[in-house]
Amino acid sequence: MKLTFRWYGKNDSISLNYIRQIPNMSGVVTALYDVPVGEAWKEQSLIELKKLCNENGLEMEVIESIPVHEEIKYGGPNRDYYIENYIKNIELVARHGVKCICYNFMPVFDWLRTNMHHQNEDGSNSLSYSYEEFKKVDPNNLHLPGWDESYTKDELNNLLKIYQKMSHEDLFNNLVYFLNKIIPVCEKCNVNMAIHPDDPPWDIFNLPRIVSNEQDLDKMFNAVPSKRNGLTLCTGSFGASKNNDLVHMANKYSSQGRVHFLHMRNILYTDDHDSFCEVGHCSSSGSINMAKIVEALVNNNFDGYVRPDHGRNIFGEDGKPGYGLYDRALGANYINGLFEAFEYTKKKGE
Ligand code: DNO
Repeated sequence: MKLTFRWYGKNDSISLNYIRQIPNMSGVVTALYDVPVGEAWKEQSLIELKKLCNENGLEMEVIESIPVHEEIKYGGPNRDYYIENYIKNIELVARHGVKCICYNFMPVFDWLRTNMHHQNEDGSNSLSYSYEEFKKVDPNNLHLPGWDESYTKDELNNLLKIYQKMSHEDLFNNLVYFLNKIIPVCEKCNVNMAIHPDDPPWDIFNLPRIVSNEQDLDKMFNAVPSKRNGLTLCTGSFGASKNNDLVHMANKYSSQGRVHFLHMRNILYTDDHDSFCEVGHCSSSGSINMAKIVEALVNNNFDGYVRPDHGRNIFGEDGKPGYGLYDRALGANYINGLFEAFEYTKKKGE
Protein backbone atom coordinates (compact mmCIF):
# COMPACT_ATOMS: atom_id res chain seq x y z
CA MET A 1 0.00 0.00 0.00
CA LYS A 2 0.98 3.58 -0.40
CA LEU A 3 0.13 5.85 2.52
CA THR A 4 -1.16 9.29 1.56
CA PHE A 5 -2.72 12.30 3.26
CA ARG A 6 -5.37 14.67 1.97
CA TRP A 7 -4.06 18.20 1.47
CA TYR A 8 -6.25 21.09 0.33
CA GLY A 9 -3.52 22.99 -1.51
CA LYS A 10 -1.88 26.29 -0.63
CA ASN A 11 -4.84 27.40 1.46
CA ASP A 12 -4.66 24.35 3.70
CA SER A 13 -3.54 25.37 7.18
CA ILE A 14 -1.50 22.16 7.40
CA SER A 15 1.94 22.48 5.86
CA LEU A 16 3.41 19.91 3.52
CA ASN A 17 6.43 19.84 5.76
CA TYR A 18 4.30 18.57 8.65
CA ILE A 19 2.66 15.98 6.43
CA ARG A 20 6.01 14.62 5.31
CA GLN A 21 7.00 14.10 8.96
CA ILE A 22 4.31 11.44 9.39
CA PRO A 23 6.08 8.06 9.19
CA ASN A 24 5.90 6.23 5.85
CA MET A 25 4.05 9.07 4.12
CA SER A 26 4.42 8.74 0.35
CA GLY A 27 2.43 11.67 -0.91
CA VAL A 28 -0.62 13.85 -0.82
CA VAL A 29 -4.08 13.49 -2.22
CA THR A 30 -5.08 16.86 -3.60
CA ALA A 31 -6.77 18.79 -6.41
CA LEU A 32 -7.11 22.23 -7.96
CA TYR A 33 -9.85 23.22 -5.58
CA ASP A 34 -10.46 26.68 -7.01
CA VAL A 35 -11.53 25.60 -10.50
CA PRO A 36 -15.31 25.77 -11.00
CA VAL A 37 -16.87 22.32 -11.27
CA GLY A 38 -16.95 21.13 -14.87
CA GLU A 39 -14.20 23.40 -16.23
CA ALA A 40 -10.89 22.28 -17.73
CA TRP A 41 -7.92 22.56 -15.38
CA LYS A 42 -4.94 24.74 -16.28
CA GLU A 43 -1.74 22.83 -16.89
CA GLN A 44 0.43 25.51 -15.32
CA SER A 45 -1.54 25.38 -12.06
CA LEU A 46 -1.19 21.61 -11.91
CA ILE A 47 2.55 21.82 -12.58
CA GLU A 48 2.93 24.33 -9.75
CA LEU A 49 0.90 22.18 -7.37
CA LYS A 50 2.97 19.12 -8.13
CA LYS A 51 6.20 21.08 -7.80
CA LEU A 52 5.19 22.21 -4.32
CA CYS A 53 4.48 18.62 -3.28
CA ASN A 54 7.66 17.25 -4.76
CA GLU A 55 9.82 19.99 -3.24
CA ASN A 56 8.52 18.82 0.11
CA GLY A 57 9.39 15.20 -0.57
CA LEU A 58 5.82 14.16 -1.35
CA GLU A 59 4.29 12.58 -4.44
CA MET A 60 1.07 13.69 -6.08
CA GLU A 61 -0.34 10.49 -7.56
CA VAL A 62 -3.93 10.73 -6.36
CA ILE A 63 -6.46 13.43 -7.20
CA GLU A 64 -9.49 13.86 -4.94
CA SER A 65 -11.57 14.97 -6.63
CA ILE A 66 -12.17 15.89 -10.19
CA PRO A 67 -15.79 16.70 -9.41
CA VAL A 68 -18.50 15.58 -11.80
CA HIS A 69 -20.75 18.38 -13.05
CA GLU A 70 -24.43 18.03 -12.13
CA GLU A 71 -25.40 18.07 -15.82
CA ILE A 72 -23.49 14.83 -16.25
CA LYS A 73 -25.35 13.34 -13.31
CA TYR A 74 -28.82 14.38 -14.36
CA GLY A 75 -28.11 14.06 -18.09
CA GLY A 76 -28.57 17.74 -18.99
CA PRO A 77 -28.22 19.17 -22.50
CA ASN A 78 -24.56 20.15 -21.96
CA ARG A 79 -23.36 16.89 -20.50
CA ASP A 80 -21.15 16.03 -23.46
CA TYR A 81 -19.36 19.35 -23.11
CA TYR A 82 -18.68 18.63 -19.45
CA ILE A 83 -17.59 15.07 -20.21
CA GLU A 84 -15.14 16.42 -22.79
CA ASN A 85 -13.68 18.68 -20.14
CA TYR A 86 -13.53 15.75 -17.74
CA ILE A 87 -11.58 13.77 -20.31
CA LYS A 88 -9.18 16.67 -20.83
CA ASN A 89 -8.61 16.73 -17.09
CA ILE A 90 -7.94 13.00 -16.93
CA GLU A 91 -5.42 13.30 -19.76
CA LEU A 92 -3.81 16.30 -18.13
CA VAL A 93 -3.33 14.79 -14.69
CA ALA A 94 -2.13 11.51 -16.23
CA ARG A 95 0.58 13.41 -18.11
CA HIS A 96 1.78 14.66 -14.74
CA GLY A 97 2.04 11.29 -13.05
CA VAL A 98 -1.39 10.91 -11.48
CA LYS A 99 -2.45 7.26 -11.18
CA CYS A 100 -5.78 7.44 -9.39
CA ILE A 101 -8.77 9.79 -9.43
CA CYS A 102 -11.38 9.78 -6.69
CA TYR A 103 -14.81 11.13 -7.61
CA ASN A 104 -18.42 10.66 -6.62
CA PHE A 105 -21.79 10.48 -8.31
CA MET A 106 -24.02 11.77 -5.51
CA PRO A 107 -26.68 14.18 -6.75
CA VAL A 108 -26.31 17.72 -5.41
CA PHE A 109 -24.70 16.94 -2.06
CA ASP A 110 -21.47 15.29 -1.19
CA TRP A 111 -21.11 13.93 2.37
CA LEU A 112 -23.69 15.00 4.87
CA ARG A 113 -23.59 15.42 8.65
CA THR A 114 -25.91 17.13 11.08
CA ASN A 115 -23.16 18.36 13.42
CA MET A 116 -19.68 19.45 12.45
CA HIS A 117 -18.51 19.88 16.07
CA HIS A 118 -20.06 17.08 18.07
CA GLN A 119 -18.59 17.34 21.57
CA ASN A 120 -17.08 14.08 22.78
CA GLU A 121 -16.66 13.24 26.46
CA ASP A 122 -12.88 13.37 26.25
CA GLY A 123 -12.90 17.01 25.12
CA SER A 124 -12.36 16.29 21.44
CA ASN A 125 -14.97 17.05 18.81
CA SER A 126 -15.92 15.35 15.58
CA LEU A 127 -18.54 15.11 12.86
CA SER A 128 -21.77 13.32 13.57
CA TYR A 129 -25.05 12.39 11.95
CA SER A 130 -28.24 12.23 13.94
CA TYR A 131 -31.38 10.64 12.59
CA GLU A 132 -33.53 12.91 14.80
CA GLU A 133 -31.68 16.07 13.76
CA PHE A 134 -31.79 15.12 10.12
CA LYS A 135 -35.58 14.83 10.20
CA LYS A 136 -35.69 18.55 11.05
CA VAL A 137 -33.55 19.63 8.08
CA ASP A 138 -35.38 21.44 5.30
CA PRO A 139 -33.54 20.78 2.01
CA ASN A 140 -34.84 24.05 0.56
CA ASN A 141 -33.31 26.03 3.36
CA LEU A 142 -30.03 24.39 4.10
CA HIS A 143 -27.33 25.74 6.35
CA LEU A 144 -25.19 22.67 6.71
CA PRO A 145 -21.53 23.34 6.03
CA GLY A 146 -19.12 20.80 4.67
CA TRP A 147 -19.53 20.45 0.93
CA ASP A 148 -16.87 21.13 -1.63
CA GLU A 149 -19.30 23.22 -3.62
CA SER A 150 -22.12 25.42 -2.53
CA TYR A 151 -25.12 26.81 -4.35
CA THR A 152 -27.29 29.86 -4.12
CA LYS A 153 -30.76 29.13 -2.75
CA ASP A 154 -32.28 29.36 -6.26
CA GLU A 155 -29.69 27.11 -7.85
CA LEU A 156 -30.22 24.58 -5.13
CA ASN A 157 -33.99 24.61 -5.48
CA ASN A 158 -33.75 24.25 -9.25
CA LEU A 159 -31.42 21.31 -8.92
CA LEU A 160 -33.61 19.63 -6.34
CA LYS A 161 -36.57 20.01 -8.67
CA ILE A 162 -34.72 18.41 -11.60
CA TYR A 163 -33.77 15.42 -9.50
CA GLN A 164 -37.27 14.90 -8.14
CA LYS A 165 -38.18 13.52 -11.55
CA MET A 166 -35.26 11.13 -11.66
CA SER A 167 -35.26 7.49 -10.67
CA HIS A 168 -32.31 5.44 -9.48
CA GLU A 169 -32.27 3.79 -12.88
CA ASP A 170 -32.03 7.17 -14.65
CA LEU A 171 -29.10 8.18 -12.49
CA PHE A 172 -27.44 4.80 -13.00
CA ASN A 173 -27.81 5.10 -16.78
CA ASN A 174 -26.15 8.50 -16.64
CA LEU A 175 -23.28 7.06 -14.64
CA VAL A 176 -22.83 4.30 -17.22
CA TYR A 177 -22.99 6.85 -20.05
CA PHE A 178 -20.24 8.85 -18.33
CA LEU A 179 -18.09 5.77 -17.61
CA ASN A 180 -18.38 4.48 -21.16
CA LYS A 181 -16.89 7.76 -22.36
CA ILE A 182 -14.11 8.16 -19.81
CA ILE A 183 -12.92 4.63 -19.04
CA PRO A 184 -11.39 4.02 -22.50
CA VAL A 185 -9.38 7.21 -21.94
CA CYS A 186 -8.26 5.94 -18.53
CA GLU A 187 -7.14 2.71 -20.15
CA LYS A 188 -5.02 4.63 -22.61
CA CYS A 189 -3.40 6.80 -19.98
CA ASN A 190 -3.16 4.26 -17.15
CA VAL A 191 -5.36 6.03 -14.66
CA ASN A 192 -7.67 4.29 -12.21
CA MET A 193 -11.07 5.80 -11.46
CA ALA A 194 -12.09 5.23 -7.84
CA ILE A 195 -15.70 6.09 -7.21
CA HIS A 196 -16.44 7.26 -3.69
CA PRO A 197 -19.51 5.71 -2.06
CA ASP A 198 -22.55 7.70 -1.04
CA ASP A 199 -22.05 9.21 2.38
CA PRO A 200 -24.16 8.27 4.21
CA PRO A 201 -25.08 5.30 2.01
CA TRP A 202 -28.80 5.88 1.60
CA ASP A 203 -31.08 8.31 -0.26
CA ILE A 204 -31.40 11.74 1.29
CA PHE A 205 -34.11 14.33 0.61
CA ASN A 206 -35.66 11.93 -1.91
CA LEU A 207 -32.59 12.20 -4.10
CA PRO A 208 -31.57 8.91 -5.67
CA ARG A 209 -28.23 7.47 -4.62
CA ILE A 210 -26.67 4.56 -6.46
CA VAL A 211 -23.29 3.75 -4.87
CA SER A 212 -24.39 2.63 -1.44
CA ASN A 213 -23.87 -1.12 -1.19
CA GLU A 214 -22.62 -4.33 -2.75
CA GLN A 215 -25.54 -4.66 -5.18
CA ASP A 216 -24.91 -1.15 -6.47
CA LEU A 217 -21.23 -1.85 -6.99
CA ASP A 218 -21.86 -5.15 -8.75
CA LYS A 219 -24.31 -3.47 -11.06
CA MET A 220 -21.83 -0.75 -11.92
CA PHE A 221 -18.90 -3.12 -12.46
CA ASN A 222 -21.02 -5.46 -14.58
CA ALA A 223 -22.10 -2.57 -16.77
CA VAL A 224 -18.53 -1.30 -17.26
CA PRO A 225 -16.18 -4.21 -16.54
CA SER A 226 -12.79 -2.55 -17.14
CA LYS A 227 -10.57 -2.71 -14.04
CA ARG A 228 -9.96 1.00 -14.48
CA ASN A 229 -13.51 1.33 -13.24
CA GLY A 230 -12.85 0.89 -9.56
CA LEU A 231 -13.64 1.93 -6.06
CA THR A 232 -12.66 4.10 -3.14
CA LEU A 233 -13.36 1.72 -0.29
CA CYS A 234 -14.42 4.25 2.33
CA THR A 235 -14.92 2.36 5.58
CA GLY A 236 -16.80 5.19 7.27
CA SER A 237 -19.20 5.77 4.38
CA PHE A 238 -20.15 2.16 3.65
CA GLY A 239 -19.88 1.39 7.35
CA ALA A 240 -22.63 3.86 8.27
CA SER A 241 -25.11 1.28 7.04
CA LYS A 242 -25.30 -1.75 9.29
CA ASN A 243 -26.33 -3.79 6.25
CA ASN A 244 -22.94 -3.43 4.59
CA ASP A 245 -20.54 -6.25 5.38
CA LEU A 246 -17.27 -4.38 5.03
CA VAL A 247 -14.93 -7.35 5.42
CA HIS A 248 -16.80 -9.27 2.74
CA MET A 249 -16.73 -6.22 0.47
CA ALA A 250 -13.01 -5.66 1.08
CA ASN A 251 -12.33 -9.30 0.20
CA LYS A 252 -14.54 -9.35 -2.83
CA TYR A 253 -13.48 -6.13 -4.51
CA SER A 254 -9.79 -6.36 -3.71
CA SER A 255 -9.71 -9.88 -5.15
CA GLN A 256 -11.22 -8.36 -8.30
CA GLY A 257 -8.48 -5.71 -8.35
CA ARG A 258 -11.02 -2.93 -8.05
CA VAL A 259 -10.02 -1.28 -4.80
CA HIS A 260 -7.77 1.50 -6.01
CA PHE A 261 -8.06 3.72 -2.98
CA LEU A 262 -8.84 3.11 0.68
CA HIS A 263 -10.28 5.72 3.04
CA MET A 264 -9.92 4.56 6.64
CA ARG A 265 -12.28 6.07 9.18
CA ASN A 266 -14.15 4.61 12.09
CA ILE A 267 -17.62 5.52 13.31
CA LEU A 268 -19.66 4.64 16.36
CA TYR A 269 -23.35 3.82 15.97
CA THR A 270 -25.20 5.92 18.51
CA ASP A 271 -28.75 4.58 18.24
CA ASP A 272 -30.85 1.87 16.61
CA HIS A 273 -31.58 4.11 13.64
CA ASP A 274 -28.95 5.56 11.40
CA SER A 275 -27.17 7.87 13.80
CA PHE A 276 -23.43 7.77 14.14
CA CYS A 277 -20.52 9.76 15.42
CA GLU A 278 -17.04 9.85 13.90
CA VAL A 279 -14.40 8.55 16.30
CA GLY A 280 -10.68 7.80 16.47
CA HIS A 281 -9.48 5.39 13.80
CA CYS A 282 -8.73 2.25 15.79
CA SER A 283 -11.24 -0.57 16.10
CA SER A 284 -11.74 -0.19 19.85
CA SER A 285 -13.00 3.39 19.37
CA GLY A 286 -15.97 2.55 17.17
CA SER A 287 -18.27 0.04 15.54
CA ILE A 288 -16.06 -0.99 12.60
CA ASN A 289 -13.45 -3.72 12.78
CA MET A 290 -10.61 -1.98 10.96
CA ALA A 291 -8.14 -4.85 11.47
CA LYS A 292 -10.32 -7.37 9.68
CA ILE A 293 -10.71 -5.04 6.71
CA VAL A 294 -6.96 -4.54 6.42
CA GLU A 295 -6.39 -8.27 6.85
CA ALA A 296 -8.76 -8.96 3.95
CA LEU A 297 -6.99 -6.40 1.76
CA VAL A 298 -3.51 -7.67 2.57
CA ASN A 299 -4.57 -11.26 1.88
CA ASN A 300 -5.67 -10.13 -1.57
CA ASN A 301 -2.37 -8.33 -2.23
CA PHE A 302 -3.92 -4.87 -2.14
CA ASP A 303 -1.40 -2.38 -3.50
CA GLY A 304 -3.49 0.77 -3.85
CA TYR A 305 -3.41 4.09 -2.06
CA VAL A 306 -4.60 4.55 1.50
CA ARG A 307 -5.38 7.64 3.47
CA PRO A 308 -6.61 8.28 6.98
CA ASP A 309 -10.06 9.75 6.52
CA HIS A 310 -11.81 12.23 8.80
CA GLY A 311 -10.17 12.74 12.14
CA ARG A 312 -11.48 14.41 15.28
CA ASN A 313 -10.24 17.78 16.48
CA ILE A 314 -7.91 16.80 19.32
CA PHE A 315 -5.10 18.37 21.39
CA GLY A 316 -6.89 21.73 21.21
CA GLU A 317 -6.70 21.91 17.43
CA ASP A 318 -9.39 23.90 15.67
CA GLY A 319 -8.95 22.32 12.25
CA LYS A 320 -11.17 22.06 9.21
CA PRO A 321 -13.91 19.63 10.32
CA GLY A 322 -12.63 16.13 9.63
CA TYR A 323 -9.35 17.40 8.25
CA GLY A 324 -7.18 18.57 11.12
CA LEU A 325 -3.61 17.35 11.46
CA TYR A 326 -3.26 15.54 14.76
CA ASP A 327 -5.93 12.88 14.73
CA ARG A 328 -5.35 12.07 11.08
CA ALA A 329 -1.63 11.72 11.84
CA LEU A 330 -2.48 9.28 14.64
CA GLY A 331 -4.76 7.50 12.18
CA ALA A 332 -1.99 7.32 9.59
CA ASN A 333 0.36 5.63 11.98
CA TYR A 334 -2.37 3.25 13.11
CA ILE A 335 -2.80 2.33 9.44
CA ASN A 336 0.97 1.77 9.21
CA GLY A 337 0.77 -0.58 12.18
CA LEU A 338 -2.10 -2.62 10.82
CA PHE A 339 -0.54 -3.07 7.39
CA GLU A 340 2.91 -3.84 8.78
CA ALA A 341 1.50 -6.51 11.08
CA PHE A 342 -0.68 -8.22 8.48
CA GLU A 343 1.95 -8.03 5.76
CA TYR A 344 4.52 -9.52 8.12
CA THR A 345 2.19 -12.36 9.12
CA LYS A 346 1.35 -13.07 5.50
CA LYS A 347 4.99 -13.22 4.45
CA LYS A 348 5.84 -15.51 7.34
CA GLY A 349 3.12 -17.93 6.31
CA GLU A 350 4.29 -18.12 2.68
C1 DNO B 1 -15.19 13.56 2.52
C2 DNO B 1 -14.62 13.05 1.28
C3 DNO B 1 -15.54 13.29 0.11
C4 DNO B 1 -14.88 12.83 -1.17
C5 DNO B 1 -15.74 13.00 -2.38
C6 DNO B 1 -15.09 12.38 -3.59
O1 DNO B 1 -14.49 13.79 3.45
O2 DNO B 1 -14.28 11.73 1.40
O3 DNO B 1 -15.82 14.65 0.03
O4 DNO B 1 -13.72 13.56 -1.37
O5 DNO B 1 -16.99 12.42 -2.20
O6 DNO B 1 -15.59 12.99 -4.73
